[in-house]
Amino acid sequence: MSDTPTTQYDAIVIGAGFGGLYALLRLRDELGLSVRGFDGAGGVGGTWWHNRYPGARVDAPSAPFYAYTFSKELVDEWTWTETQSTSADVLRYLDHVADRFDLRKDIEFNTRVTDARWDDDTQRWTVETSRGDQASARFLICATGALFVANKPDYPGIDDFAGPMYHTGRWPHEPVSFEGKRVAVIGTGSSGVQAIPEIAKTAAHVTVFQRTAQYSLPARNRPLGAEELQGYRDDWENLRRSMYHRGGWPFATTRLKASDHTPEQRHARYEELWEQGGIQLSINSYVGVLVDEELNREVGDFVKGKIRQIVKDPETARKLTPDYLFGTKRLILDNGYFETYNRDNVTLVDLREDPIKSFTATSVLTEHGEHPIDLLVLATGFDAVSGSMLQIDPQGRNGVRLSDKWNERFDTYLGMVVSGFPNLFMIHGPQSPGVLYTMPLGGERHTAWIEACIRHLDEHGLGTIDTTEDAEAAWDDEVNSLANRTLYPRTKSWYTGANIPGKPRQFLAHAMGSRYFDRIDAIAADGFPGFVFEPRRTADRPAPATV
Ligand code: NA7
Repeated sequence: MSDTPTTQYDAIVIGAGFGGLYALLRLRDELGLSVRGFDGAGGVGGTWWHNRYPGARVDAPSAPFYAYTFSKELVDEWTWTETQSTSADVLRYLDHVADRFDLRKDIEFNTRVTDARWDDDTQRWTVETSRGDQASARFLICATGALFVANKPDYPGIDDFAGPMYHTGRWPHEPVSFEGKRVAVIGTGSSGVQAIPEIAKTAAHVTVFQRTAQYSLPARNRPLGAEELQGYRDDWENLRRSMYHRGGWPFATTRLKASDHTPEQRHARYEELWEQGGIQLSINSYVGVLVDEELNREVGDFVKGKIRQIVKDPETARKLTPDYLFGTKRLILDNGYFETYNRDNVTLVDLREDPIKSFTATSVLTEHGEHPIDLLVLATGFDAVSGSMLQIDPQGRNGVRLSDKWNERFDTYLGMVVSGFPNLFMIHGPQSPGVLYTMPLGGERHTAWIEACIRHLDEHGLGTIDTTEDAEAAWDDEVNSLANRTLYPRTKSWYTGANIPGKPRQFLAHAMGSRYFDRIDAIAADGFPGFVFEPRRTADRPAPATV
């Protein structure tokens, strides 16, 4: 750490996305702490600040539920216009939130936290920023984002490509024109599947390089009418309660078992839910789609049949047909993805049959050919969930770095704390529900827990909260046993770390969102079993920050 003077706060919040903004608000306005936020971006938004590629939308039927729930006034005053919000809509919303709750004045934008170090003597974290400044605080809240560190493939010669190259997760803020261009898109996860139909509308040609064929369901995005939105507002308290108990969304899930229906009835039901669109086929067909392999294969076969129906060229349809268990990679919602392959200006390259060998200044070279291009889009995803924490790589007790601790496994307790890293809280950390839950609501619930924890410390004259390796091991068992009841771990995906070469393989999320939040609330109510506390060594809070 440098000799630069250190500004003192009660809490530092890293990240100004949904999670970080809410943590800043609560800790400042409810607990009365002096709080400083930092974000490397030029404004609020977190993931949404960076993911502004064409077609970027929330990958769920979002409006008005992919939003904060804590303020009924906010619900009443914000008008969502489509059922599946665009990235731009979400950003506008978060800008409004930042203004309405006067959050900007406490955030340093364009400022990355580059290092963070715990000091046992002072019971404080000191962080260093990309501007060379230092700040110190009792509490370090890491709302660093589950989908933040872009994964760039290391194909030979990729940097020799002379044309523009954009990663969907780091999209430029200036408009990108595809007009008349030959575009290569590598990657067919949510980002690629959302971007490809949009790019194809104006590009001269789009060549899609696909490593894994994906299941994608029609989003059936539509305008959200004023009356429908008002209906949600009028019923808000009920809906909010349902969100708490139904995996983060207020939608009822089915209680029907596959055995309740004949194969013909089941097929008719799949058709109906496909027409409804969104995640209906997954959550509302029959109980246990992600648990019961036979049922899963039946639903998967139904979607494969749809792909064959939509895509006119049988060879392209074959390449687009997934070969893994339905929904065990992130389920994608699209707006005309498979239909796009019926256009004359779109070609699919299956990388399993024709792998990329290298790049030249003007083309992609695959085993079987050369693909001249003017522009390259990398829709290759993220070092998800753990990557953003490891980029900061905080140093805890005895100088141990998080990267040492997480060398082989991403151990946490409750997905929020890591032993040896006192007073550090993660929002959406590994082994919390994170991306398997509604992220804004999950952030609210994590923050409520952190708030309760800080109150507990202050009420009992405690200076630190830490956990133990035993508690982490028990948590690991709990998270794994839940995951192993599902089909998720059977598939290589970013949920299991398999998308990043060399990353430890581990199911990174707690598979039962609502149950998870009930569990952590009970732990707080029970006086925080599994945690260890130390008395506060400094009598008073530091003087309020001067900047
Ligand atoms: P994803 O879902 O991780 O998708 C990345 C895609 O890129 C996926 O098709 C990958 O294939 C492919 N990929 C990754 N690395 C390579 C290399 N080296 N070569 C070829 N293809 C590659 O990321 P997204 O940004 O689409 O979505 C992330 C989440 O954001 C999404 O789930 C939503 O929650 C929002 P693979 O399947 O690994 O074989």
